Amino acid sequence: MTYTSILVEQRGHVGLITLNRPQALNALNRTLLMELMEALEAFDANPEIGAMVISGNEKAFAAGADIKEMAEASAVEMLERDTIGLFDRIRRIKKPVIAAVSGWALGGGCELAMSCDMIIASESARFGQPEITIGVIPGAGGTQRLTRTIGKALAMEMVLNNRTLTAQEALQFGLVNRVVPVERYLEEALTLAEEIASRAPLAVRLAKEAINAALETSLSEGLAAERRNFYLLFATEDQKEGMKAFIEKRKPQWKGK
Ligand code: DAK
Repeated sequence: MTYTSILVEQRGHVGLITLNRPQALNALNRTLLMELMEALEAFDANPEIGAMVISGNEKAFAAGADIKEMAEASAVEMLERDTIGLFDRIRRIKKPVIAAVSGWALGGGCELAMSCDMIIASESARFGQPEITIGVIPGAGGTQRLTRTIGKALAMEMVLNNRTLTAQEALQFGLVNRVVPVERYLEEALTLAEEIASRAPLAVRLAKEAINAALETSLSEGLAAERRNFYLLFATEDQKEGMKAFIEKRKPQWKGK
């Protein structure tokens, strides 16, 4: 598959996708989003890969949806383009996806980072939902994911008044996992992804699914989903191997079965 707006490479057991429209601060046009989703789905189906990293460049993770592409669109055209349907494909990815964010993560760029499972930020990362400044509101989960993560008060300020968060603020409010110097943010994300990729694959997959259930269901349903996944893992060879290796005081050999 030849891509025009992203770079794709395999680093060990990690699939690395780099958004690559630097001239437009990685603005998310339809081609880029389509390529990103295809690359994620290909890595998800590749047994050699255990986790993925999405990155941009030092200056911009992504400065939002491509304003030039949608400026003249009608409501019906926006509906027919179904950008949100494209965006939503990331929710069906089963392996962990880590966003490595430096510079701008605005609008759809912030929404993309929040759609990932974890965020590693460089000290220069800036998070914002500036849609109000161009006469619209977030359309790919900004009002929902942001509010659930950082709370109503700050989400209101960000969405209604274009308040941006520094990397340190994003850490303080629980939006990102950690903040590291610009020179190290990608390496840090790749190391975290490689560590997760070295763990029992089915347990990782079912753990991600259970955590996401916490955000999408009631507590009882979430607890039931967790328990189902817990019991299900006793049907795997990796559970037998993991517990046997502990008792035998050796490192487990995972098979993903
Ligand atoms: N779209 C298109 N081009 C962009 C862009 C964007 N979002 N952001 C930057 N660029 C382009 C600039 O136009 C400029 O191109 P040239 O003029 O050189 O051709 C180039 O990138 C460099 O940008 P600047 O010259 O502006 O760079 P500065 O360092 O001066 O400023 C900035 C950086 C990030 C503060 C500024 O570029 C900026 O404010 N950018 C726009 C940020 C923004 O408003 N983002 C939100 C976009 S709305 C949907 C779901 C989601 C969404 C939409 C639909 N569906 C469900 C259908 C999401 C909406 C959004 O994200």
